[in-house]
Amino acid sequence: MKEKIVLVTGFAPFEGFAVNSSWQGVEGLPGQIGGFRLQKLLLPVSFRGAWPAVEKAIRELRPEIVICTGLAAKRECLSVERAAINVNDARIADNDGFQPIDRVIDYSAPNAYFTGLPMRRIIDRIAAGGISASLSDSAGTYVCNDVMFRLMHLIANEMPEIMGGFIHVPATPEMLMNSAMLQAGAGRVAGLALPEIIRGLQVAIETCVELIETGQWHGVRRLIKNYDPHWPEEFVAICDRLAAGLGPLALRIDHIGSTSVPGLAAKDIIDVQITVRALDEELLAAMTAIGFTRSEIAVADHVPPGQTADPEQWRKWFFKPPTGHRPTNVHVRVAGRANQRYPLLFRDFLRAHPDYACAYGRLKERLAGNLANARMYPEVKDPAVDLIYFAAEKWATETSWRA
Ligand code: PCA
Repeated sequence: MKEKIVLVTGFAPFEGFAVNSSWQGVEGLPGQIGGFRLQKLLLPVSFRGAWPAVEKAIRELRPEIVICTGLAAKRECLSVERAAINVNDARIADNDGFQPIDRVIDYSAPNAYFTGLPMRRIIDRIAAGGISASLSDSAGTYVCNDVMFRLMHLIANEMPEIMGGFIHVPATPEMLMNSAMLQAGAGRVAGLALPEIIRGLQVAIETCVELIETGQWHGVRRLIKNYDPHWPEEFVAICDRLAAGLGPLALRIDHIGSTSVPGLAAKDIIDVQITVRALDEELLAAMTAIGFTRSEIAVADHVPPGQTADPEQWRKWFFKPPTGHRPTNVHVRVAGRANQRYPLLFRDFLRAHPDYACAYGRLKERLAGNLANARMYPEVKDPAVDLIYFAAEKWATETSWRA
């Protein structure tokens, strides 16, 4: 089995400091946390040199977790960075004498990326240990932001299984004592003692390791997985439970959506359609009794162009399973309505046309890997599904298909 690795980086001194507390903090960490080995890497304060060093280490080591750290000398607490932005704008030249101003990092990339670290958990855990920690909404526009941006870009496009992000640490009191810049004027800061910086970083890594070791981490946006042959069995288990709970209220229970089409890459969420006579109180009570909760938000389906706009034809109830249950979407739709027929036809068409299924799977993978905002996923996917649906309708007429 491959050794599990946390890659943790810190920076060299810059801006007149003799040391950099980010690297001192990293150096002070143990060599092992949980089942993970820590690989420590010192980065130059260089726009041209820092990221290539991180990328090389990632490609060689294939770490599960990447945490980059840097110094934010004006801050008083450890701060987990929420986002990195697509710009280099250096207040001072880097250690190579390079000072980019208002320069876009990557024209093909989104304006910003969010962290892949469990930021709230990390902050709460560090704070619970009595060390000051906070969330930061800006990693700046200097070398640290550059490294974080490129890290999140690599993760988003190529390595969604990596948990990664950036943490800024304050200066130590010793560093500040020797810094004329930070002792002058009203902006005085006290800094944070090195043992606390080390302890805080250790807790941050422990938090990440724990999430992975307890199976609570599924990748930043590994939305789309290869077809899993166990999906049909998992559907059968869910179906049995629903059938037992609903009795004759369920006219039929179908496995729908991408996990129902053999060979198709899909989100690891089982979609189930329950066909009923009516969306009524009796049904709601029966679903509630078996632990499913209704969503107030998902109450209507996407209407394909040219189809009836009558809202009744697209109304549904949407249920989530009890907590701890495998991810499942339960759609309850009324027999004979347009939205009840749609997923059944869509499924049967894809099952009968592996070429369409393959192309559709690829589209979803690329979409999931390249969207800056995961919430846009259905917005882009729905029209693509319509294109397939129109072909499916034609096929249904030709073959006299029936659900
Ligand atoms: N802090 C700088 C770069 C190196 C470091 O330790 C930053 O915040 O960008």
